[in-house]
Amino acid sequence: MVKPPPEPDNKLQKQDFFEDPTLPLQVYIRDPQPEFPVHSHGFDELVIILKGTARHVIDGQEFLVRAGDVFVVSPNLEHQYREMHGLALANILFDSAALAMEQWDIRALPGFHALFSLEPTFRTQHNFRSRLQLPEQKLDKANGLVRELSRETEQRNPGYRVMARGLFMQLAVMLSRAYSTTPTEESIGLLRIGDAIAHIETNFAEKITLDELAAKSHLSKRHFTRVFQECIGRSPIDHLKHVRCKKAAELLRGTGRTITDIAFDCGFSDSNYFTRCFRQTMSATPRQYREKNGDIGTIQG
Ligand code: RM4
Ligand code: NI
Repeated sequence: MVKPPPEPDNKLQKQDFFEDPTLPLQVYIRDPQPEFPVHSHGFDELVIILKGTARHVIDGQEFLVRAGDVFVVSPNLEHQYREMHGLALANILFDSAALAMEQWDIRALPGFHALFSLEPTFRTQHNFRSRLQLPEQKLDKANGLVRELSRETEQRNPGYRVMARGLFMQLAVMLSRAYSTTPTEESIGLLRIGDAIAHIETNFAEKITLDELAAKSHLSKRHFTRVFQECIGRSPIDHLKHVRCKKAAELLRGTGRTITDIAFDCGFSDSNYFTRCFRQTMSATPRQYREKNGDIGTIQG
């Protein structure tokens, strides 16, 4: 077996920064942001600049950040703030896998993909011009949600985990919606790609072609496929299959519909092909999956 390369010393680890091991969320409000050495993280960091300005050095590039800027620092990217002038910010550390963000219907929002995966990927190429910039009123709203989230996670009164997740969800939706009203040319480009990604999430039950998705994104098929792969980690067609199988799994678990009906419900036109795709994605046939996980499915088929 090949050993993975050792972790760099300046990589912040989840267990050291998430104060509650039962919650995949952590808020730090830095007011002011003190000097902090160059570092990367083993988790995502959502940053909301609350006050002041600074130079943000990230992935070998430098951008000016100021109050109202919102961006995600993806895992393993090195970053640091320099020349801080009254800089205050909120860091919301989150573990998207543990939060099951893959299942949230926020994925139907183009701005979600733009903010959480496209902008980080295009940041350098776009020279940070596609970042989200909140107008004052929305910054106040976001700040309010962050403070509430921070209070819940500090006080840990019964119900705090649900409240914390709920507040983070609200914040994520609010910011994703706000992204759709950002005016730069670059962010419009990202929203178009986000629209193509969101189209899969909402229309998986229908026939979807690569031509159609590429047209939505205003990119050539080749370019769209490359961008998609980079942001989502799968090709568009593989992702479509993945989404369809995940939805099918939900129906297998929670309903008594027949496997053939579920295949059609989820956009498969042939149930043998469905079985093959499902086995690749879920490592079990639909029948095996239902037997193991179903609530009522085993009774009816
Ligand atoms: C630091 C700085 C970093 C962040 C840590 C958790 O003060 O803001 O970017 O990763 O906090
Ligand atoms: Ni950081």
